[in-house]
Amino acid sequence: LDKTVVPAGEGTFKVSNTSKDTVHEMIVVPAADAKKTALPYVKNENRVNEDAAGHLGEVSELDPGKTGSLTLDLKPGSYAVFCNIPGHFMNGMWATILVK
Ligand SMILES: [Cu+2]
Repeated sequence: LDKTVVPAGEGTFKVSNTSKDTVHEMIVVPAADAKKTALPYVKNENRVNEDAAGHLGEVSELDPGKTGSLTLDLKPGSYAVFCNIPGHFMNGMWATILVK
């Protein structure tokens, strides 16, 4: 993320997959605790349970080199931003953002 603190209200995530060979995506959920263990995980699928995590929106399955955007109206609080291609979250493809 190029910003980790943003003002409340409508904002747009501009997402680009800079990989040459791997599909990625970006999902936004509320995060009461900004730790990856705080998100519900489906072990046998090796991914976060998006619905249980409170999925707010996503740019899904971007092919390498592609871009996308997601506009959300966010209330003040912490949010987690992550990739939910199997294995990517646990490999560290997540970040937190503070809206205030
Ligand atoms: Cu990924």
